[in-house]
Amino acid sequence: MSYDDQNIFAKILRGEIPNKTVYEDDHVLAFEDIQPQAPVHVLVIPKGPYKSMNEFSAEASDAEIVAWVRAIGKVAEIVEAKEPGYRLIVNNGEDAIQEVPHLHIHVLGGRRLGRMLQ
Ligand code: D5M
Repeated sequence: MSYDDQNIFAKILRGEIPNKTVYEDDHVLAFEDIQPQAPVHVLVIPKGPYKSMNEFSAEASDAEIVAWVRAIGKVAEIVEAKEPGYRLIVNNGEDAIQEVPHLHIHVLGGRRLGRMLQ
């Protein structure tokens, strides 16, 4: 499926919209979520034009995939500096109510999180 380069994260990646960057490298940007659901709420996105996990897992290079996973680990370390433990969430596609059509993983922490699996 085609990538919409007018989505909000594409605009962030082009520098058209400001963000609070937590981590960045050649392949990945991590920034604070604008509507935090926990004391620490960071989104980790690949810089490439991947709408969802489907495209990313099929089309991204090994280097992009490794960079994304390692960046999630680095952000998790930052989150855990505050409180032990964190939650990772990917809302993927329509039924998961993915709002922004650019792959992103939520890293949530900074407090004890309730049980969640719906
Ligand atoms: O989550 C999309 C997430 O993106 C949601 O938690 C709000 C966040 N968001 C939306 N716009 C911005 C900007 N401009 N900066 C930072 N965070 C933003 P989803 O999993 O697609 O439902």
